[in-house]
This record gives sequence, C-alpha cells and structure tokens, in this order.
Amino acid sequence: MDKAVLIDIVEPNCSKKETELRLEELNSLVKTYGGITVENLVQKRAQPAYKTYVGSGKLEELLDSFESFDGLDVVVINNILKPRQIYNLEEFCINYQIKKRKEDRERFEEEGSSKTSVSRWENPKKIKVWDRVDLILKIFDKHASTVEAKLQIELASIKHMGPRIFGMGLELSRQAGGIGTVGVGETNTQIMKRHLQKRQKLIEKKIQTYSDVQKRHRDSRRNKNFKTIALVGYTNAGKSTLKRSLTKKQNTYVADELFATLDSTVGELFLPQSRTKMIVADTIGFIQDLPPDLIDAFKSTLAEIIEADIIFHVIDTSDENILLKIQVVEEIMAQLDVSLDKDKYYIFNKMDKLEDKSEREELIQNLKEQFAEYNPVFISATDKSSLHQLIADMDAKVAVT
Ligand SMILES: Nc1nc2c(ncn2[C@@H]2O[C@H](COP(=O)(O)OP(=O)(O)OP(=O)(O)O)[C@@H](O)[C@H]2O)c(=O)[nH]1
Ligand SMILES: [Mg+2]
Repeated sequence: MDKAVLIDIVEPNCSKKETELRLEELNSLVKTYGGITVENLVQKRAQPAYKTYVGSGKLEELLDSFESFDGLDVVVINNILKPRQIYNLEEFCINYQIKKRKEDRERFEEEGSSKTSVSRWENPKKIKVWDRVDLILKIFDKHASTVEAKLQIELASIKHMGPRIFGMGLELSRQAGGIGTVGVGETNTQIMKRHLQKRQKLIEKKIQTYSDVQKRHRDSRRNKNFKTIALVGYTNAGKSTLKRSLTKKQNTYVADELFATLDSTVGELFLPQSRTKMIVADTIGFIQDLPPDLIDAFKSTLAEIIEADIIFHVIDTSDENILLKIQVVEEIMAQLDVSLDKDKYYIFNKMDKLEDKSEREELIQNLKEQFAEYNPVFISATDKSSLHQLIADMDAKVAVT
C-alpha cells in the first residue's frame, strides 16, 4: 500500500472551509485508491512555482519531517501540473536524499566513524510524484471492468503522460548528445512518440467501434419511442443507487467510494399508469477539476448524457459542499455541450441523512426556491417509497407526449 504525502496549492483568498473540504476530497481519493495519507500540506500562493509547482523551501521543510523515506512512497499534488514540473519534483526528491547522504558522510568523517556508520540515505529511493489527474487515472484503472472503460483510460493516460515521456527524453538527449549529435535519449523519445501515436490511433478506432454499437442501441430505443433519462451528478451522489431503485437492475454496483461507476449502463423504469417504460442510463460521476483530456477520452461513455431526453441531476443533499458540487456538474455538462433545452430535474438525494427535522424543512424550502426552474425533488434513493412522486411525474410526462 502506498504511503502518501498530500499537497494542495490554493489561492491566497481560499477560505479555511474550502481548504478543508478540498483536502478532505483529496483524502477520499487517496483512500479510494488504497493509499494511506501520512502527511498533509496546504500552501497558499497566488502563482505556483514555475519549476516545481510547489515552492522548494516548503517542499524541503516537508521532506525534513521524515526520518527516512521508508515511510513515504508517493507525493500527491491536488492540482494539474505540467509534465516538466512533475519530472522536476521527482528529481528534487532524489537530490534531497543525495544531499542528506553527503551531509551524513561528512559528519561520519568528522566524527571518525566513517568506516562503521552507514547513512539512512545510502540508497536513494524513487519517490513517485502524481498530480490530481494521475491519481484519478489510477483510481479509474483500478475500477475499470469493461474493455471500453479500460481503452478510454489508456487513451486519457497517453494524452496525460505522453508529454512527460517526451519531456524526460529531452532531458536524456541533453545529457547523452553533444553539439551536433543526436542523443540516445532523443532517438528513444522519437521511437516512444511514434509508438504512442500508433497506439492512440488504434485505441481511438476501437473506441469508435464501441461507440457505434451504443449509438445503434440508442437509435433502436428511440425508434421504439422510449424516452431516456440520464443520471448525472458528482461522484458518490447516489446515481447508481437511484438506478437500482428505479429499475430492475439489482446487480448495479453501488459503493461508498469515488468513481465506483466507470461505464454507462441502462435499465428500464416501468410506468404503471401509462403501462409503458422509460430507459434510465447511469454513468460515470463528475468531480472538480476534471481534466479536459479525461472528459474527451470518455466522450463515448458520456454520449448517453448528451443524447438523453431528460436529465436527472442527482445531488447529495447531506454534503456540506452541495452548491459547489452542483456548479461543478453544471459546468461539466456545459463543456459536454449538453443541450440547455433538455428537461432537467434536480434530484436532492440522501434526505434520510438530514436528521434534524426543522433544519431539513428549512433546507428544502431554500433549495425549492433557489432551483425552482429545475423541478426540485427530494428523495432517498435507498428508500423506494420516496420515489413514488418522481415516478408519477414521469408517468404523467409520457401521457402528454
Ligand atoms: N443514506 C443514504 N445513502 C445513500 C443514498 N443513496 C446512495 N447512498 C450511498 O452513497 C454511496 C454512493 O452511492 P452510489 O450509488 O454508488 O453513488 P454514485 O453516484 O453512483 O457514485 P459513482 O459511481 O462513484 O459516481 C453508497 O454508499 C450508497 O449506499 C441515500 O439516499 N441515503
Ligand atoms: Mg455509480
């Protein structure tokens, strides 16, 4: 299991509350991945450091708190870094250990114990450095169960990691090659680059095949006049739980972890009045700072949202960060070009978690007013009886169309 140090660089005007919530989310991501957080560090700065993103003084201070690096495997930074910055940070960790080793050796020399004493830093350890995208990709990779999801992750990884490999190659070529000669690194980089470009084309072709099949499924549903509801929302909001409760798909995977769902699956919602059905599509959840490359790679999975007739924006009402998360989801939908004239319902979920009755009533009233245009509905996806009204609304909807 990876022992991780978490670093978050925030703007100087970031509130204490928001700083805490950001760190909390990063901790959940690390936990979902299976890592253990050993240290947290938040640095306020208006501009990230050009070379290493994190200020080097602050970083050194953090590393100083370790007796040795036995207790550290990975540094996770809660921001999106440039490939070169990640590379520089990894180098920084190696150079730190080399410096420590030198200091130890000099001290042993002075003390006259150089023959018997061995520095704790004798064999520098490679500390991995991940940015937020790396961490999300690792979780995706761990959770992906379908071939399509795996291909989409590989595509996103190539797009994210590719420049880093080229960056390192550049470094190697500088070391290996003199003026006017082609360095070993450079040739290797070119080979790697060609290999990755070929692989990317192949993956894109394969993903297209899957996406064509899904399109045929969607067309066939449309031809039968079935309307599709897409469940959209922040990760862990309860989308899959809702799908399970609305449809007969009892094998839908639900888990208290981030990015439990990575594909898109559909189920049928039976409407008792009109004796017809709607299709419910569950898909991948969103998160703050989702990199565009990732959204792009998952376009075929997300097509279910883009082409749905109705959007159920599922919201965890018990979440302290509710408004921010609503906004993040809306922004990602805008990036995806989800048409604004789709019928949209705000499904305020996990109502059972709000224990104080008067607080709950007040919150409902506020949310009803604030989001009046999005048909606010208050439910607990875990309690089917709270879904009657929602199902009745859908039934009435089919009746008039
Ligand atoms: N108390 C309570 N817990 C809920 C409710 N709905 C979902 N949960 C829990 O919330 C967690 C996340 O639920 P999921 O349905 O997997 O959430 P999701 O939106 O599909 O999450 P991702 O697929 O990771 O994006 C699980 O532990 C569920 O049991 C609810 O109405 N009340
Ligand atoms: Mg899910």
